[in-house]
Amino acid sequence: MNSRNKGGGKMAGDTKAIVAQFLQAWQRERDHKIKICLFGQPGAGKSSLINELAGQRVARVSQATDTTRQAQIVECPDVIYVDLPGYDTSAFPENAYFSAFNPLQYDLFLCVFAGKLHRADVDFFGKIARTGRVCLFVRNKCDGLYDPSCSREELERRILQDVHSLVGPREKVVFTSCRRNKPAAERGLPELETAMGMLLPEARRDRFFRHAKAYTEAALLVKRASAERSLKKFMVLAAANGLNPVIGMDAALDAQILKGLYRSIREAFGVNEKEVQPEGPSSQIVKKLAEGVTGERVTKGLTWLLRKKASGRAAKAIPVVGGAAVMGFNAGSLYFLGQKYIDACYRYALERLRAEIQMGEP
Ligand SMILES: Nc1nc2c(ncn2[C@@H]2O[C@H](COP(=O)(O)OP(=O)(O)OP(=O)(O)O)[C@@H](O)[C@H]2O)c(=O)[nH]1
Ligand SMILES: [Mg+2]
Repeated sequence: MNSRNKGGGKMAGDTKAIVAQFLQAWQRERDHKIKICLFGQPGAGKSSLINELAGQRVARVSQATDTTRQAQIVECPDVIYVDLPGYDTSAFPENAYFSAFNPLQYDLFLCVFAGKLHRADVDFFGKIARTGRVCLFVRNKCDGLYDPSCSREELERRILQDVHSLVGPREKVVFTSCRRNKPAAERGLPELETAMGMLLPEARRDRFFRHAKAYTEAALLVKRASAERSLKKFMVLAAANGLNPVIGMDAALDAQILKGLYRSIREAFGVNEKEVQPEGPSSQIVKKLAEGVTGERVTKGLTWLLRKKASGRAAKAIPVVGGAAVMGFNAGSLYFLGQKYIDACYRYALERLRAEIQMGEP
């Protein structure tokens, strides 16, 4: 083989293979989602809670006469919710579906109840607890929790006592409402998300907070920190797959990588491509890259842009590999662009959250 003649082509081919390998590794990472299972009586609000957690209508909510009969699987970018059909006591536990149920595939269970905890809930919890899985008890429909003769705190204390007498004193209970007559922050949703995150194995916690809709500014900051850690993971994965230090060989491949990175950042903040578009001359180029424009011009433009940045105040932000003169679309610039996009998405999400809090919710 004449390596002199084929050198250039072979190198480009290698880069392609490295990029493909990296994208596969990133996809595998993304495929490994958190699995959360919700169970409870028909109409307790399992599907409604999934919608609150995801921050959008992803699960079908039942009308009074129509309850879910099949398990609903709701797949989000970081989390898969399995919304079990509400069971009634008569059919349970004889129901073959529930006796064949294997809890081991789930990271977390939510037992959703609206009145009292039923015998069937306790039985199903027993089945889960025996396998060592963790379950959070969610007392939903708290908007209806009212008794003129006693305070809300006292009512909650009684519910807690009742649950503990049935399933043991160590189980955690949170109080929620899905009725959108008040801001989510006053309906127990931030508390629910925090409790869920804390019950997940540490390695999965970050991912959960990245997914869960932020209802408070504090939650948005947690999201931002998590998106930054995720960007670092992306970089580590890139390095492990041989993408470091310099890509810059094929703008189409660069664009694929950048596009994947941008999408995952947007997903973390629950924004879409139209809402947070990169702006300004730098981002015009980034945008072209992200859109998959091919050709030398784009990579050259980016090189110019980064070189210009490197001589300005932003220089510190770019860990230049090999000096500005040879700087192409390298891992450092990828990191820099990722940070910039996290910033933009965070600022947008913060403004939107403030507006939501002010206006009440849709
Ligand atoms: N007032 C009030 N209504 C709620 C609340 N949560 C859910 N609902 C309503 O209760 C009904 C049932 O809600 P779903 O979320 O479908 O309940 P589910 O547990 O998924 O029901 P199945 O799938 O049939 O088992 C719907 O009409 C919801 O709008 C709540 O916190 N307060
Ligand atoms: Mg349902």
